[in-house]
Amino acid sequence: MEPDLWYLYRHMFRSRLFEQVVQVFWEQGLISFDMHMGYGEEAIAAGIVCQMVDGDAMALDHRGTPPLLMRGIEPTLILRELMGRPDGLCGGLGGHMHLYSREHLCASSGIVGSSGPAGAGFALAAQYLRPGTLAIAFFGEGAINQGMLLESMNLAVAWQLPLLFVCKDDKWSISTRSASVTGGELVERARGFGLHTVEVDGADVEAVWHSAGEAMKRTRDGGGPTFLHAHCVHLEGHHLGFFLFRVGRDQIKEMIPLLGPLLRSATRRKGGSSRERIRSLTDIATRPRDAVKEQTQKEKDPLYRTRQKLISDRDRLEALEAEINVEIQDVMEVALED
Ligand SMILES: Cc1ncc(C[n+]2csc(CCOP(=O)(O)OP(=O)(O)O)c2C)c(N)n1
Repeated sequence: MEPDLWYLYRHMFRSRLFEQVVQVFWEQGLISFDMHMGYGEEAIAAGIVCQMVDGDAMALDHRGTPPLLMRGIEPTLILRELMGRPDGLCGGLGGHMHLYSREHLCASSGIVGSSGPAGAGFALAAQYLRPGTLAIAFFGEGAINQGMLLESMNLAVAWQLPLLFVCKDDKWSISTRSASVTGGELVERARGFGLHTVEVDGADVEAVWHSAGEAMKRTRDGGGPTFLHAHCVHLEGHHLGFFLFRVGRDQIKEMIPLLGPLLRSATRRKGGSSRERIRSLTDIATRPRDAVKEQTQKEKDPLYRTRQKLISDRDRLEALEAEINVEIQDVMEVALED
């Protein structure tokens, strides 16, 4: 069977537009604190969430907006929640990282790695209460060294839980290159626990749909848990206004206030060797630029990739985008009403 690319694009585009409104609100100060976006993860979310059925559950990380939206949660409720309003999804108490919907069986958390145990709990409930349903646990590769996530992988295999672990790998944990703190290959680690594993290009929504679909079928049929390793980028970096991206995009402006402290620390008598200092300074000078370059490549943007495949039917594409535009404008206006 082949996926309906138009349907998947509709979900991805809707999520992108919705998050653009979130970005505008954040820039206007209507949403406070760090705002982690799902920009760049839309194909992973769409390829998986669009195959969920009633009774399936999902445990999310700090980038939960796209999956929640795609699962059918009212966008106005999400937007109001992000604004901290009492008429939001969780009464304004969840912010953007701790969202919950009993009706949709989904919960997010900002505690890195906690979607593992939460997903295992959902899967255990599914095994007992709703045979044939499953749970999905979404997390970034930065969570892969968290004990609780590894423990839940172990239990998922030992108890043959209907659980799909989805590792969204953008190679960065805030400003740390994940490879610099992680040994070995992730799929090999997962295989070590006895998990079935799949690796996929997370910008290719059709590939995600196929890989996830097979894994979900296998899990529903009692074949046990799967580890799906999906590669992606974060087009706006770790969160909106991310320091590394600000520096990478405008090195001169952002670095000027830092030159004094950097110079002072580089010339201090006590401290590391000159070699180490030069290495650190080179790293400070190159890391922001590299991060922006790696994360903003057009070919790694799932929206761009999917749009390219649909562009031959320009009229249909533009009509679809216009329709969603109207919907999201409306959501924005309703969310702002008293
Ligand atoms: C247990 C815990 N430790 C540290 C943090 C701080 N923190 C927030 S996001 C993040 C990086 C997570 O990286 P990754 O899991 O790859 O997700 P990404 O943000 O790249 O999507 C960290 C360390 C946290 N929220 N929870």
